[in-house]
Amino acid sequence: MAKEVIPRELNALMALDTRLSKEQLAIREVVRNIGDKELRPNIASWYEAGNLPAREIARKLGSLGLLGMHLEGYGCAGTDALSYGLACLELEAVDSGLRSLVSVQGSLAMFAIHEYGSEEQKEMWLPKMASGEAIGCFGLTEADFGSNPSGMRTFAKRDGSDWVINGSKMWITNGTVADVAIIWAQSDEGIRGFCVPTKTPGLKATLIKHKLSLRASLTAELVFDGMRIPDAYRLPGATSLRAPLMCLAEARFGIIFGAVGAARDSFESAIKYSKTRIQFDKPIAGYQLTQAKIAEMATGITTSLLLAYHLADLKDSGKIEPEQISMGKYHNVQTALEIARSARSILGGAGITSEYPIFRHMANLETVLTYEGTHEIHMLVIGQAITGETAFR
Ligand code: TGC
Ligand code: FAD
Repeated sequence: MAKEVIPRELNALMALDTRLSKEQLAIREVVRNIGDKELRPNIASWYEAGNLPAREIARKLGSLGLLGMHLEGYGCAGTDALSYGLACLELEAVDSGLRSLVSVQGSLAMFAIHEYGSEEQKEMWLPKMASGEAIGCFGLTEADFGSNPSGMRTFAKRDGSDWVINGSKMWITNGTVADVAIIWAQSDEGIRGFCVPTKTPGLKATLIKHKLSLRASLTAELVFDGMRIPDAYRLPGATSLRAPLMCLAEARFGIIFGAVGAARDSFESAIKYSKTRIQFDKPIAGYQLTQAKIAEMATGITTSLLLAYHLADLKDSGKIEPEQISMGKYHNVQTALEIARSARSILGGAGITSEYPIFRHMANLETVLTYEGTHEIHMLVIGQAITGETAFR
């Protein structure tokens, strides 16, 4: 009698869970639980409505210690990298938009303050952000400067002890719901970062509508029109483009795990369907072509997870390099997208409806392939590391 492997415990097939400590397994369980009980039942309707009760969800995730969980002090849980990755995986198994909420909050906005902020900024924002009482966003991309943030036009001009900022940012996750915005701007002194309460006069956030991907995520355009802020809002430790790129490295790490979650959920859904869907008098799971897809998907999920675990080890040892993170995102997001497409094909026509999560994951993964450095940019980072030649310009 063939052994039945439960898809969610696909880890069991290659004994991957033996790598996890009791604490890591417990954290995974907590996130799975909230995913299954409170998030998954609502996600299809949030997605269809193009909305997300971000504040409510942030408070819930904050109460479980999941916001900025890999940071130390200031109310943050201070977990290891693998625990953070597992949380991202379980959240993205529900929807990429939920992992995005957590990535932007913890790895972009909170990390920027934690790494580059003054003591006052850290004390003012981090505990509130860890609890989910305050939400953050991260404004790097501009309409004309996506892959190439070094060309940003948003400009911060010193005026006595203040700064006056003019310009705009595009595609900013959490932008309309944020209490604090991390804004990157050009200045006469080079690129600088600012930690700005969103109620500051001169800052306007507008929701971007009509997205066909990542619909359960609030994406905004931010406009700064003569926004005057004190020097106390400047992140004193951020003195070049390196600062925002370091934040991106943190968030990309979470995506490497998150993508596996979207793939696993698609896979799980396809397996269930294939066992009950009868064509030509037997379940489609019994046909070799379906099993070829299943074997390919299972192998893709397993190799992606192994890569993610290895990167978590490197991160915890403090030895991770940007090109290693690029390879992780490049591989795991592409693999997840292929898995979602293949899983969708197993459901036939039913796979295009919102009754099943697969098409939603597939549509989301198209955004994940593009944000946090496009697939092509990560190829170029890998190529640069191997050849020593820079091909971006
Ligand atoms: P370049 O001259 O290569 O680098 C400038 C300085 O930064 C350092 N650096 C990095 N540091 C840490 N991590 C990385 N990944 C780094 N990449 C570069 C570099 O060593 C240098 O330091 P220093 O001390 O010598 O000054 O910069 P470049 O202008 O040539 O650009 C390189 C490139 C193309 C790789 C970079 O611009 C890039 O990554 N572009 C993609 C932009 C991007 O990913 N944007 C994402 C916006 S945020 C977002 O999408 C959020 S989505 C929501 C969610 O996360 O869920
Ligand atoms: P472009 O940079 O114009 O790229 C278009 C195409 O050209 C891509 O295929 C790209 O790979 C290719 N290309 C560009 N340069 C090269 C090159 N040198 N060689 C070869 N090919 C190249 N940004 C933030 O700052 N904060 C956020 O919170 C945030 N959230 C987002 C949420 C969503 C839903 C989306 C869609 C985006 C978000 N972004 C955010 C922006 C995201 O990071 C950018 O979309 C991404 O960096 C790509 O920029 P772009 O869209 O301008 O594409």
